[in-house]
Amino acid sequence: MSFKTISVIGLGYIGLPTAAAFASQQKEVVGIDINPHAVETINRGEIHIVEPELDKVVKTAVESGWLRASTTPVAADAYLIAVPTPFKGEHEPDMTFVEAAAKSIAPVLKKGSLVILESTSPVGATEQMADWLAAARPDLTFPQQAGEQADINIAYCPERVLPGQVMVELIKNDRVIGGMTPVCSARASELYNIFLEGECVVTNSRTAEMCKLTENSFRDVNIAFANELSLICADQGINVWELIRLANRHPRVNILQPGPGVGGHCIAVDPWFIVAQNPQQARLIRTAREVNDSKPHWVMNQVKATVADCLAASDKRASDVKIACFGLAFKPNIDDLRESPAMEIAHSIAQWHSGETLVVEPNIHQLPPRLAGQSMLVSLEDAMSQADVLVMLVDHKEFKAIAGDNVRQQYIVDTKGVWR
Ligand code: SAJ
Repeated sequence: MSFKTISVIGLGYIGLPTAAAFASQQKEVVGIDINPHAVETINRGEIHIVEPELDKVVKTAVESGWLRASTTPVAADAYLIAVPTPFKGEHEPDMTFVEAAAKSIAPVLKKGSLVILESTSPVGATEQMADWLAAARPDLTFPQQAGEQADINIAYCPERVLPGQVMVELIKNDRVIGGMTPVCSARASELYNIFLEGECVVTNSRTAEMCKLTENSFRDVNIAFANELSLICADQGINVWELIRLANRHPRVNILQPGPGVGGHCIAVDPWFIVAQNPQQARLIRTAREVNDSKPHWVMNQVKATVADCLAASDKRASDVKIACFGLAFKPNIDDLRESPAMEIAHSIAQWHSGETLVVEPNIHQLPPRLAGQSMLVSLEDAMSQADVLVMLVDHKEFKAIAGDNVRQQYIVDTKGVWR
């Protein structure tokens, strides 16, 4: 059966682009979100999140009538659940939103529906979701009961798109398809093939769940290696950027870049899902998280030591020293400040420092409330001319455009190796 109507539950960074991608292939898509502001915005053909190209695709999809948003679930041939899975307590996955989403669509499921979970989830989450659905709809059969003959098909198909490149990666990346049965996988592949240029690679739901967690843990462990090297090199008086450049000349070495820590909503979260389920075995994955999470604190100590050096070499008082922080976003060339180690460090500096803290962030127009009042958003030129101590936190293209030789200050903490 081909899919005529598709419902996407959760219209955030993943759900909205996915809904728009189906709609642009002339499928009737209803996006569901509990946030009325998001729903109203989308129904006006606008977007409530920042992602290049997404505004155009959503506008066209809404204006052509293929996409609409609603706060109440509607019947569809396929449902995709793309709600957040944060962690709670001691880094345990919080499945509350997935549970609520599953229970909200249960009443409108019909024989032949396909339900896909896209949210990053611990191993076994898809089976758990299937149990919630089965408990709510005893009149239908599910794969855990009826296998290939089930009325409802269920699969886990993780999103893997890079924020900032979502509209390209959504279409081009290969897709891992983890059906609860081979029929579930076949139907999920058919669904994604509506817009996918990449390949659908089929497995079971548990492997697909673990695959998503593995990808982000792999990156986290590799960034932790680079961050650990940066600590060792600082201690040994070695330039870590040069070191990594040299080591990467080896044909089988490819070290990532150190930074102020790891931010964003995925890499700093997902590895904990593995640790929570396998605390004894996941020693390296846990340590990597700890290494990356402790980096902002280490940077803060570097800032304190650098300010102390600056004071020792001049007759200034601490309150006369101006510190400039370069970048607040969680990674270069985006405006997303959430879960950003740069924000954390800038905030700590502003709280600690008795003099002025200047902030340069070319991607925003005003400081977030947490920093406003404590520090001042200034232009790159003003920061370069006024500050005594420079703290490089994000390697935005505007900062990289300044050659290190043109930086007159000698008191610099450069977490991204831009000017050193
Ligand atoms: N970072 C470093 N050094 C590096 C690379 C990154 O410190 O060499 C830092 C960044 O500055 C940032 C953090 O890591 O603070 C994460 O950035 P990222 O670009 O590595 O990843 P995200 O969080 O934007 O997106 C990741 C991607 N996963 C992988 O690359 C394995 C993306 O494909 C996933 O879809 C996304 O997580 C997600 O939604 O899970």
